[in-house]
Amino acid sequence: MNAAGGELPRVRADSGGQALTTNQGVPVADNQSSLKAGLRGPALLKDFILREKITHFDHERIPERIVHARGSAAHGYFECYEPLPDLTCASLFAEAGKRTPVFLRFSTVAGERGSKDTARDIRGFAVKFYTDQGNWDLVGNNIPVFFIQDAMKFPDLVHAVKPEPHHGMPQAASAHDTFWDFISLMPESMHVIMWAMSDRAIPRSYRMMQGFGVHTYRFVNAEGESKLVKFHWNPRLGTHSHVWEEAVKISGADPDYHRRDLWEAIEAGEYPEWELGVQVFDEAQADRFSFDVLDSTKIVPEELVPITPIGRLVLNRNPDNFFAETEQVAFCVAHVVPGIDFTNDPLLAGRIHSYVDTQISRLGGPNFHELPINAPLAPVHNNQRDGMHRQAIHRGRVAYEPNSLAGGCPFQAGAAGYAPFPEPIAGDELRGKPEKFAEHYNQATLFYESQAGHEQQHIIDAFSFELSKVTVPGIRRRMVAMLRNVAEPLAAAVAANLGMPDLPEPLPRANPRPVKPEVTRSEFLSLHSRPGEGGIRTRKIAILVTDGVDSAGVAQAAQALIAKGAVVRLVGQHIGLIKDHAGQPLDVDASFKNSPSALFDAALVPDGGAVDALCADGLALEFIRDQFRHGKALCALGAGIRLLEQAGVSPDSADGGVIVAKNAGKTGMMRFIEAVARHRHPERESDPPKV
Ligand code: HDE
Repeated sequence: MNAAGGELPRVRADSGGQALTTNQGVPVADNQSSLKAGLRGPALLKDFILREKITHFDHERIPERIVHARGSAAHGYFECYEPLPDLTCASLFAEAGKRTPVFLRFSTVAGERGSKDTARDIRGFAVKFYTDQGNWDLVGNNIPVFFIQDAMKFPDLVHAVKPEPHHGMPQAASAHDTFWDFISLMPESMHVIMWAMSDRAIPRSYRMMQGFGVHTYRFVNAEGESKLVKFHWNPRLGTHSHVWEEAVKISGADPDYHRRDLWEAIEAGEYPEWELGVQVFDEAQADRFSFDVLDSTKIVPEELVPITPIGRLVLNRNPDNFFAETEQVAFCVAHVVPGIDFTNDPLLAGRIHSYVDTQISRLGGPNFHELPINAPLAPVHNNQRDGMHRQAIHRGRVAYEPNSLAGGCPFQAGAAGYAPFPEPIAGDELRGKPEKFAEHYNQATLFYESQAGHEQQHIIDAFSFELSKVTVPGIRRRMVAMLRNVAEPLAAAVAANLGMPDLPEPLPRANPRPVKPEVTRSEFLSLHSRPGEGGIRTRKIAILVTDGVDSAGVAQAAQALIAKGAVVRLVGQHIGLIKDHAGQPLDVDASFKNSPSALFDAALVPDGGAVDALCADGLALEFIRDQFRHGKALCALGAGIRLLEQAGVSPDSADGGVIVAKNAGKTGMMRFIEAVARHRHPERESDPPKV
């Protein structure tokens, strides 16, 4: 789409109705056999058709991204709610209802291009806005803070988390020595580590996670006045996550889980949507905060500066070609438009350099902006010329400015051009950090204290798992010593899980003087603060079936769920046809073997004598047990309750997530739908419940 809602310019290569050709357009008669001297003779060097085909194939791969290699993306639009002339002159915020095309790529950070989607990791949330003033890339993450305060440390961080260089393990995992060795020596990472060990790092779907610009940016209005801003994306479907065991099982059952989830939702017309909001504040306010807004390891709590919604983003079209679009898209923090500017965040400074630089080796030269997915909709006129893979054919002899031979064109835009905010700068050249950067623990504690009971338990479990994979005891001890500065109960629980009876002394703090935080508990930091709209829309629900099933009850239940937007799948002992109670054929979508429980948000067991066969099937029992253990809603109709009992699931479960009804009538189904809409029933995880 262009700014007016049309299509992005794309080079199309549709081959419908066309004969096969070489890259030179020469028709190919035979695409099966190479040219040989005799049927059993040697292949001939002059076979340019074979050589062109193989040579091109040999060069099909490009280097993967050095981080965020694994990703999935979609097209859509951003729609502005109201004009924001007081805040910014950026044209995408100039009119109510104005739509700007976007391309949004989600990613994991550490894993390689072919790695699993459900690794414990931060997710990238990179948005390219094709505005009428040029491209703006807001390259963010699903977690609002980062590991390090200064770009200088980025290569160290990435070397520490990537597979260890001697044996190339582990893939897409932070649970190894080098990562925790580095972190245990970097107290500034403690805040983001709390997020990374929380359920935020195992989202249920890209469609159900927040996005953050992370750094403090600037809005600049037409008068040249500036305000500081933090960008927030909030998903319409709310924030929801997996539990760890589920994420692990999904890695095996469907490593493409998030890619498939995004693709299928868009194909089904269930367009994912986020609201863009900003926290706006000025320098005087920022100076009074107990933390520095130039420090990307800190949030600005919403209690201090609330979020103002300014627009919405809708993803409504899947890419036509993964390589041409998702792989070749080149996001760049330096891509800003008039009205948006940087601050002096020292992490941001390194990023402004890094993103263009990395594309030069990844995409093979300086002309990657000409690839269709990267090309702005705003026209490009300048005197940059040539370079590898140049697409544009410039006319004329003038490639310099000033000139008279081309009438002085292209000329400088002057006041209409991008003008940086004239921030006064004074200071000596030096390497070092501002004073407030030295406080490392307050917001880590804030995050931990703001979680629900089961969310805290998940953080304890995640630390315990990750550190249990660390082979060097000294690293484990340093981490526990650091955790003591975050929350003593957390440190004690992790130490106990690591079999560490004597707690190490808390790690000495970089800043020994206590800094009083403004906020010590924030409801916004728990995933539960944003349950979202939409009830059970796009939730995947399994109906367990086998020969003899009551198909009328199945149809009635399925209709009730589909009417609320759920995706229903019949799951049985095999795919294909079974016979219902009346001997009629019923088509089964999935089997317990090809689609285990972890792939579904909820399950329903229908009525009928067929339940006995399921009760004798180990995989069916495991399906029910996993649904229960992972906190998901379960519904048993009539005799279906026998399967729950056989699996050891108590229908009296106090959490309201196990529904028993006589049939698929309205009352029972409404209760089930409500239970699925709660997403998860974590009360089951502790006894007594402490949610
Ligand atoms: Fe990145 N980052 N990053 N990063 N980053 C890249 O750029 C870098 C940082 C983020 O879907 C690379 O094109 C430095 C913070 C996303 O294509 C590279 C520093 C945040 C993506 C790079 C950071 C991010 C990247 C690798 C510290 C959240 C994927 C390939 C100074 C606000 C974009 C590429 C996509 C990708 C450098 C820190 C988010 C090497 C030097 C903080 C979402 O240029």
